[in-house]
Amino acid sequence: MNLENIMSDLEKKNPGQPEFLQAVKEVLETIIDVVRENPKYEAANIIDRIVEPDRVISFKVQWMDDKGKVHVNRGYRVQFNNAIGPYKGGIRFHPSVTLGGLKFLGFEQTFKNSLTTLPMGGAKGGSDFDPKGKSNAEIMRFCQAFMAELYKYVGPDTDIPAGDIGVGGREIGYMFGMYKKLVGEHHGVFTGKGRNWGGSLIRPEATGFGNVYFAEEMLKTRGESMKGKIVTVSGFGNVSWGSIIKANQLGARVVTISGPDGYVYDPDGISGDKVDYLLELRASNQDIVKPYTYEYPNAQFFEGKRPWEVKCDVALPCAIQNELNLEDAQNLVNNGVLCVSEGANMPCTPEAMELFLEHKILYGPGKASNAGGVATSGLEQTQNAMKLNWTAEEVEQKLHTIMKSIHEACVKHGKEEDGFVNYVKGSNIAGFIKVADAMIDQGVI
Ligand code: NDP
Ligand code: 2IT
Repeated sequence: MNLENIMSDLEKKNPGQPEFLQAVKEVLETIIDVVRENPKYEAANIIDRIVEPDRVISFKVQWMDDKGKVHVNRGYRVQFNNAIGPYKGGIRFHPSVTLGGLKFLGFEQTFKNSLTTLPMGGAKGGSDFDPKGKSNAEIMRFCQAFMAELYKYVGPDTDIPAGDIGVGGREIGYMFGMYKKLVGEHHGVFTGKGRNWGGSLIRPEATGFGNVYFAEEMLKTRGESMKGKIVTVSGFGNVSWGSIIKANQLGARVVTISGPDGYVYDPDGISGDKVDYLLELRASNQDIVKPYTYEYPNAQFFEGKRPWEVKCDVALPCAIQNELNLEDAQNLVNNGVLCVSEGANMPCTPEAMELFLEHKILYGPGKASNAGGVATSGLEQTQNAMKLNWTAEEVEQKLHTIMKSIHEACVKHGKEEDGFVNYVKGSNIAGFIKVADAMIDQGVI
């Protein structure tokens, strides 16, 4: 079993899909020893089987804008692996969406969902539709057109989509509404639903809350906590928002947020009314964080820059894949960062990740640290199946327990001889074993 040969075969099979190959390589590098030590995996050819999605659905989405112009976008659903439960994963609307990008996200989701302790398989979907600047009516028509095709492939025991970049509560509402109209059933086919129609309390906050809980667990291994820490955050979407709220609750000071065009540094800390103001900016469909500096003049906007040049104790990349490169990682290390916990999926490049591991930084990879979002989606599914609603306290307590068990699983499989916990290795091995064993149990099908 030679990793280079496996990767070169995969490159031939998946041309033009660099993010997918990046995600697969990271996982295979860390699980290869487990596969070598356990002949059952090789006998069942698990590696070749686990890197191939079960199914890729690709479809045309036609919709009309407010001026009557007709547009065509591509829609996808990658149903990656359902060995441990029905397919589960978000939907992304962003102009950068490609099939390769969604394959990377579906692959990651399979291992992430395995870590949550809940029975969920892995999937991802989306479209290259750009929601920016679109009216509410345009968003609704697009969501309906997208669902007019996707409804055939999803269901509460088949495949349960949720939100991701560009897809929040509003979009889930429009997609769910169309599904309900077409199928004639009101059930838990989506998660991230509105509170009055089957949604779980705490789901909007869950990814960010879970990310900060995971960071807190990592810090505890060094006798530290979030209290008093300076925190840098990237993005200001759903995950950044939840992370900022929880970091503040645990006594940290968050000093940055960012957008694709630059970052804001607020030395006084971003909390309370400032967070509410940011939500207003987002709701007004603005694509920049700069206006924050007009409202809070102590804050500064750094155009074209990323927040990783700011000195901090804890860094939370919460925007998009490969948003933190080697130079950024070097800046963080030079400035004495203690902990990096990924709210986004694969925000650190492989070189950045290597540098963090080399310097023994507490580094939480997304499939572990941001798993609180999908875990709480799992809790929403449970509530839907039981036809009852848990209180916010109940859901948050369950989320907290899940994040602690994910952390424990990472320590169990990732602790090295010198005591350093390699969370990349730990999360990949823990996620892999459960899925691979289930595939073996279920035979070659
Ligand atoms: P949102 O659409 O709510 O927010 C995305 C944020 O990232 C926006 O503030 C956006 O700015 C910003 N952004 C986009 N591209 C860049 C860039 N190149 N540089 C800097 N900022 C950028 O998405 P989510 O918060 O839901 O998702 C963020 C990340 O977290 C993604 O990687 C997603 O896969 C992951 N994730 C999400 C979960 C969830 O439950 N939602 C669960 C687990 C992971 P602007 O709006 O100005 O474009
Ligand atoms: O990347 C992710 O884990 C998500 N976008 C959430 C998926 C979900 O099904 O809640």
